[in-house]
Amino acid sequence: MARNEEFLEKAAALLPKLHHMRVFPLTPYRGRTLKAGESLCLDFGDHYVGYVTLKFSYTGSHPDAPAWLRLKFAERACELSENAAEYHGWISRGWIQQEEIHIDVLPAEISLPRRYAFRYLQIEALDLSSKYDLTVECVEAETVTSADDGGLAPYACRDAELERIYAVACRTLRECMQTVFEDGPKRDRRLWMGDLRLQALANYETYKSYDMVKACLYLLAGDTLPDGAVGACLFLEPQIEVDDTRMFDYSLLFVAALRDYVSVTHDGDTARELWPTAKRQIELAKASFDDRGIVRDSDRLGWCFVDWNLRLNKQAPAQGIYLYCVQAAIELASALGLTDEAQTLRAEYAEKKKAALSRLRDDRGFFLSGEAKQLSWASQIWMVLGGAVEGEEAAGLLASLEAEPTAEKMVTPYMVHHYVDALISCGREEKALAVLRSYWGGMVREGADTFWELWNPDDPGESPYGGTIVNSYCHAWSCAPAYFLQKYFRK
Ligand code: RAM
Repeated sequence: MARNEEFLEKAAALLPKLHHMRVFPLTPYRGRTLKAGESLCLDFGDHYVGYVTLKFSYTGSHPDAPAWLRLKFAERACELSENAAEYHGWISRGWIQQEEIHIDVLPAEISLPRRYAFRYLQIEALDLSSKYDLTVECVEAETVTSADDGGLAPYACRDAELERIYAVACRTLRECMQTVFEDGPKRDRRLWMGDLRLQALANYETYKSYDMVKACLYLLAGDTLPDGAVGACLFLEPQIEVDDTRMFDYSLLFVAALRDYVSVTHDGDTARELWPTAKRQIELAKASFDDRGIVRDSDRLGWCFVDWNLRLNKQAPAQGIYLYCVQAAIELASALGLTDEAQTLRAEYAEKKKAALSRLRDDRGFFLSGEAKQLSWASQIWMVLGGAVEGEEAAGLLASLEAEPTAEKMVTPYMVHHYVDALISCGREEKALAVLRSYWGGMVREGADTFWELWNPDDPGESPYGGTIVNSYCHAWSCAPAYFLQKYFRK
């Protein structure tokens, strides 16, 4: 791995402190007794991230056998009825927020060592003995976030639905704001490049923790893959270490995230210092093109995320993402007065755009992806964001997708964020607002306190992991409404 200690020190000095708060369940429960086989569900009333302490005593005879308990933490109530033993997916079951504990001596105070993301806690007495009942005396959580609630930008708009969507989006972001911007506090609890970019955008409009974004950019630039590629994600503990996962799109999106940060903060020093890292991502991505100027097909490209639709071919979306990030690099180079570099990048952009227009489009104007010429929403959206088509032509392209039921759909709020962005970029603000209402509003209508990692209204039980029990229901890449409502739809 390529480490830049100076960058890492700079990041460490900027990382935020955590705010702690004690919270208690809203459910009346103090003194409730449980017999073997009984359970109690506690509702904390909102989503929290934190550490939990439980106090138990007993009634009846002196306990002559341990209390054997199962504790289940859930972000949504529906998780409580899922059975961990039935999950055989490809992501570790270690993420499931469930413990079994034995208490040998009562009364007892148990502080659980893990940090949980939850609104609900279910306590189930798997077994006691018939000579005593377990008494739940007190349950409390010490919650953590680095977001400063007092600094949150209000959103007043005389539209209760939009206000609620905004509040849920801000809560999502708040819960994911820990020492770094985590993707989700339930899973994977770390700094992912693609997630960071969208969190940063929402943060600029809400909590405005600019230094935290800066710290994250320095972290990602401070520990890259050996060839200088920004890793897909990074671990903080036990020490800072880039993950060995490489993604075509996430490396490139570093450029866009730096551009966004600089255009909001005008922090020229950071732009200058991180420019070589940004430029390197473009250079590395160039190796993924064939001699026609088209990104290699999905089977040779390596991992390019785009969305959790597992059928998606990534070639055309990757081309659009590349165009988008080269545009961001041009903006950065121009802002830094690097005229020659900006010029070279403009030529590169023009060449790859021309290739996209001549090689990937069909006669209806759709961009098709891969050998099987797949039609997808993701391909059109990223080509619009990449500027391959603009204005009315772009708006027409996005609108005509609606009449194509076989086009591969979007399944994550991450991808739908980019759809909303594309609509706004071609002047379709009303449609963008309608998408915010129907998609994010859809989660609110399903009872969301925080927005989810994945939401496919056509298939609410969808999971890319082989089971919803490991899905995250507070996932920061879904906090788009905090950004779009505040930036474009203030009434
Ligand atoms: C999920 C992570 C993260 C995302 C990656 C690609 O597993 O939680 O949000 O960036 O996938």
